[in-house]
Amino acid sequence: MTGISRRRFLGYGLGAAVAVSAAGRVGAAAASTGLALAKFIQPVPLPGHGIVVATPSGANTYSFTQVPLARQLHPNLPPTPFWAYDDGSGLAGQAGSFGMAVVAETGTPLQVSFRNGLPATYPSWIPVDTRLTPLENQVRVMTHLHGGFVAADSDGSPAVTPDGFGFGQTQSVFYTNQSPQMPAELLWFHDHGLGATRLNVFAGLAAAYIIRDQYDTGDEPNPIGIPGGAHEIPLVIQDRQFNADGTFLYPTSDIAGVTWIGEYFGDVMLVNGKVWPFLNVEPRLYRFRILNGCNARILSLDLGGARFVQIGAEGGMWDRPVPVNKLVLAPAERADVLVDFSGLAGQALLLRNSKPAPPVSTPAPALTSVMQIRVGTTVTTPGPATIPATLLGGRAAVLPAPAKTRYITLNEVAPETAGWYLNLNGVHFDAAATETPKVGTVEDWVYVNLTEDTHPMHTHLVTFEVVGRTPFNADAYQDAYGGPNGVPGGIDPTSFATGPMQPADPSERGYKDTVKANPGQFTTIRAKFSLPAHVRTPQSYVHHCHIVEHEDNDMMRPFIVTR
Ligand SMILES: [Cu+2]
Repeated sequence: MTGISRRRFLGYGLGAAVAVSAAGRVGAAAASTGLALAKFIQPVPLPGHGIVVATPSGANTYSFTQVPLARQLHPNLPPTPFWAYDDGSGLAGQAGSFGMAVVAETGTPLQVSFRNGLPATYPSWIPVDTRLTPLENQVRVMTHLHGGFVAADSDGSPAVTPDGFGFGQTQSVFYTNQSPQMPAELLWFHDHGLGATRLNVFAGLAAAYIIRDQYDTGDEPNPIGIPGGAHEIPLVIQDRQFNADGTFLYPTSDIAGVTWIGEYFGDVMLVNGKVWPFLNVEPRLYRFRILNGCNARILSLDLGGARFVQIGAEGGMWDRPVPVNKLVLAPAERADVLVDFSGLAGQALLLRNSKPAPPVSTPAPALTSVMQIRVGTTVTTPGPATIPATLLGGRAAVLPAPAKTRYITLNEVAPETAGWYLNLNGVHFDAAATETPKVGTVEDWVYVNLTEDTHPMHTHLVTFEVVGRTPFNADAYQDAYGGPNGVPGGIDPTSFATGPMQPADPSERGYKDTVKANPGQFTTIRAKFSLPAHVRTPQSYVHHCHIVEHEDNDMMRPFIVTR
């Protein structure tokens, strides 16, 4: 057997201390000040109040510059330096480390540019691993619209532009916002620099991209009958560590010759870029647009006394609402939820995070508190009295049977050594593309997880239907087919199944762009590989694990849409 998994290497049941060491957080606990920060003493930034709603630079045109910025993220911390997308406003209206939102309309394309106005080389608080980057410690950025249906040269794809964009250079992109692939939904754009995505996102390069349509107008009232205006609230959740001087802390490895760590886990939670904030609500119905913006942490969220009713996920709104007790969101997953506070006047609720239940598996140390929600006693505008039984303009994910099925293995090689890396199909990112779907065809992709952890797999270009997850004997499959870099791609694991396929979770009702591939299972997704209007084959994209540490080293592969 090859590709000994991290947990097998370390032994089972050794608890949180091992998990921390596995993530390479050496010395981090001693250096971090986060645990001493008082909770719930500052308000969460909201659009127009600490989150900048981007101003266009022309008709359907936005011109951003990536810039260094600093803000106080907690009253007891000095200002924290970070990186941000400046829409030309100078970002005076940005309160925290997450502070930008673009509002787009489905059917109306946008021309967007990103000029690199960052330092030429990485500052000391961002520990680059020059084994993984194309140009050593040069800052190379590239913006990816996560969930965008765009041409390859507008995708921010390391398969197209592996060197990214250096100081003074501009990335120009065309975001189609084409229907039905880009309906009303919450996307986000974030950095995708090759070998440095984890660092550039950690440094702050992430922003919201909200698409509206004739039904999901964002106003109240709206044709769907859901909350809008000030009662629709984006919540971007990110964990971080801090140094006493206010800088973000990103630990380095204790392995000789290695800087990269297996996962970054914070001990402080930021919501919309502020440490452990609070939110005042009225005792009525609200809509929350939640994004897990963490590097590696899988969230399992609950609200104590209040229940979530989920109405959508990554690929837009569903045809009907689904009650959900816990929102289990891996990095890059989104949830569109309604919460009724009408029976909770005067109460203070805790948005709480807990360890995700099996089969989801993660080495993350506990981080329980997310934010406080304070329910007032008066309602100024009542809003919708009930949650609609059907959601106008929404859809469930339904695709015809696939023309082809591909098997993609997830491997972890030589953990806790200088040669530690992760891969797909037993090969590095720069090997020739093996996934080459024909344009316009439907394919099933089966992610065969041979590691001990959950990996959130993200496909560029397409959103997909989660078909189901099948339990299987990973050890036997690995014993039969494993090589020095894990099991190669393309090998059907069906004969190693130990039970029937389990259907997608009710919270996976609609189209998604990120799916939890759990250990002990193979996960089947189904997508139609269309291209935007007037875009010709071939077009190169990537698919990868959205634990950004894994993506950087080297759990990412190109795919090519062919004719
Ligand atoms: Cu991963």
